Amino acid sequence: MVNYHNRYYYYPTPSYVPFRAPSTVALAKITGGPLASQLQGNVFFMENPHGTEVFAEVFGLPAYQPAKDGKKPIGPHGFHIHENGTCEVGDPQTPFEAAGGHWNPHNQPHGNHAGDFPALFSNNGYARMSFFTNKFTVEEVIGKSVIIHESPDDYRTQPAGDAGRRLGCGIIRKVQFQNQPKQ
Ligand SMILES: [Cu+2]
Repeated sequence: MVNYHNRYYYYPTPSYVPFRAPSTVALAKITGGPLASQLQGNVFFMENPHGTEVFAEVFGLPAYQPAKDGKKPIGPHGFHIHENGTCEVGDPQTPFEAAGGHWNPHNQPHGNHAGDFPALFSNNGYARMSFFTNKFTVEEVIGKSVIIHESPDDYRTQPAGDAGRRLGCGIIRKVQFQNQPKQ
């Protein structure tokens, strides 16, 4: 029985109700760098009442490898919004450094950065995930980048969660619908 007087009843809004009058939607098309050239994916950002629904679908992640010999595990994959809207590869040993650090508009410790996401779990290379966050609106993240890392985020190590090298990157761009007046 739903308690309609509970303020939490109103959100998160049901995730996959098709939006009739399109609200703001943005998309980061993820492309793998030199450490994971087969990687690709889409990360959608959909404006919801009180926050943003994020839906990610990623193909071509590397196989899971446990930590050994002092090396970090490969997967689950740290996943964040980074502050610069560029996916320039740069040094192929440490790709996508040009995307900068985590997007952190409110000067929070890592673990509570606006751009901190849940880790991506790979299922033989495929990951799909949806989550809700009230830390930003879709408009606020347009022009920033999304990065997928090689290793898990511990949500504790400052400033980036020890998530390791950067496998893939995508710039967050507004999705323009055909029947939507140009903005
Ligand atoms: Cu990151």
